[in-house]
Amino acid sequence: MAVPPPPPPLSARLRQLCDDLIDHLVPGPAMAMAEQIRAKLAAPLTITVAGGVSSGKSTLVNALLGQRIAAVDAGECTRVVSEFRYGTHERVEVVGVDGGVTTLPLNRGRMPDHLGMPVERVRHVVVHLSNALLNHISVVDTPGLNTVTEVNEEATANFLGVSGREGEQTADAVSKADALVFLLPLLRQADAAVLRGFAKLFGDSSLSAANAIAVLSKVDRLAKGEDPLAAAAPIADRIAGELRGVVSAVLPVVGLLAESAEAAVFTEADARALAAVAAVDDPLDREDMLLTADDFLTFDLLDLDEPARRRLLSLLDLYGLRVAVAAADQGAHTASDFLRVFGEASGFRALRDVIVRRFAGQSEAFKAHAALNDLRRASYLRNDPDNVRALRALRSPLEKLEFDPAFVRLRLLEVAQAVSRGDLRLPDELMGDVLALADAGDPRSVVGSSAFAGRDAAAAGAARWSAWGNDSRRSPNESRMARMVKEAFESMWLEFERGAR
Ligand SMILES: Nc1nc2c(ncn2[C@@H]2O[C@H](COP(=O)(O)OP(=O)(O)OP(=O)(O)O)[C@@H](O)[C@H]2O)c(=O)[nH]1
Ligand SMILES: [Mg+2]
Repeated sequence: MAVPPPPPPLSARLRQLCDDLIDHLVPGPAMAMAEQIRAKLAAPLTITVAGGVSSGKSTLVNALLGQRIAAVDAGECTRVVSEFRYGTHERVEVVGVDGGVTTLPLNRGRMPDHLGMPVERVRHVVVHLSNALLNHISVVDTPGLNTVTEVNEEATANFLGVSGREGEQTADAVSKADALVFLLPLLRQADAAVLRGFAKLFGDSSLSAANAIAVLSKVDRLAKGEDPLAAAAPIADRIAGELRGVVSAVLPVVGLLAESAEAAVFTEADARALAAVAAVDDPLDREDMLLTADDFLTFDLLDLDEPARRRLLSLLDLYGLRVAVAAADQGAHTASDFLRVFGEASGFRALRDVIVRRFAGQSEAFKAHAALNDLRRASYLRNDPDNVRALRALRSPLEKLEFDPAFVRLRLLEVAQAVSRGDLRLPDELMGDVLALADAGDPRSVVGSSAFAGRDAAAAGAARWSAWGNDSRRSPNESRMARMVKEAFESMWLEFERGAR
């Protein structure tokens, strides 16, 4: 008997839907939107790094890419959205607000200092790099939010597709972030406004706890004298509690050390300079030397010229210098010895793991979910009268797709999204289910691996959601969401049943 071919992956089916739609459209905003949705499905997962001004976004992007390419500190490039994409022919494309594109070369492997047009006229910049990571994902660096200049804020919000300007559902509003890494400024106290603003950012995008994490950045500035990752852990936990349902994790990171460890900037000459710093071996002298940046630059007993001192400070800052000196005491000697230590002390591995393994690993589901969202929004587009019929005709095949069993994972993402926006309030236990299910690449891992335990846990999950969803106090929307999760548990139960036979 012939084995039926496996169903095409989710994104292929959505691409087909886009193609069919485009066939029935006349040129206009709807067609532009459909083409953009289709193009996005074919492109690698876009991971966007956003957050406050000078929160360390570009530094972290460089650590992720393993090269110091994103502009750090001042300069034109920090004021525009920069997308890093794979390309063998390395170049920078400056896309103007008028749609025109100018191509510039990289400046010795770095971003050019000038973009060739006033920053106000730049919509965004696309940097093509032959960088292996970009085979799987694109990384977007954004200008700081809550900024001095509202223009930046709007540029970033528009790019994320979260501007919230209702009614203007043109191609531009198609959300572009498939996953979000949001850098939070250092918060000793809960800053309710920042946190609320953060959740609001999600707006129309398809972001949820499944594909968004927060980073507590520059934590070395937080702790004086202790391990900043340990000092930041309780703060990160508290913020994670406050952002429960909005992001899946809050990770403390020393981005500067991560960049120095990853981005091929630290040399053997830097290692030798560190040996000179460690040669100051009296504990009190050391303490004086590393008290402030000025102390380090002017400390008499240190046999190192000023440019070398400035360079070490810019690579490591004071905490990094303390880590380096301690490592040298333990025998670290070569650049690679130090880099290993910086990598450890940066806390970056956990973050990279989420981005590269979890986000990129769920690329298919995230993209399909974003496309479903965008298509659903397109089906309600009102500013294109010539295409209204074709758009309305999209709703029925969309609905069919949504209830296809292959889309269980996407429906869970939908529930996670409703939770993150505050549209769905759940009792604790059910909230735990949603977060665990949204977090797991394979939902079955949530109910356990042994068939027996798994089957029982899946049955209990289905019963829990059924009871909640059928309560007469539920709104129609709550019941609909409850049904989605119940069905997810039921399909897991069924798989365990089949496996047990
Ligand atoms: N001490 C310390 N400094 C950092 C860290 N991360 C970044 N910096 C420094 O903070 C400054 C700003 O870093 P950027 O990476 O440019 O921050 P950004 O968020 O991209 O800034 P804008 O794009 O201008 O909003 C730079 O001088 C970095 O070297 C960190 O983890 N620790
Ligand atoms: Mg920046």
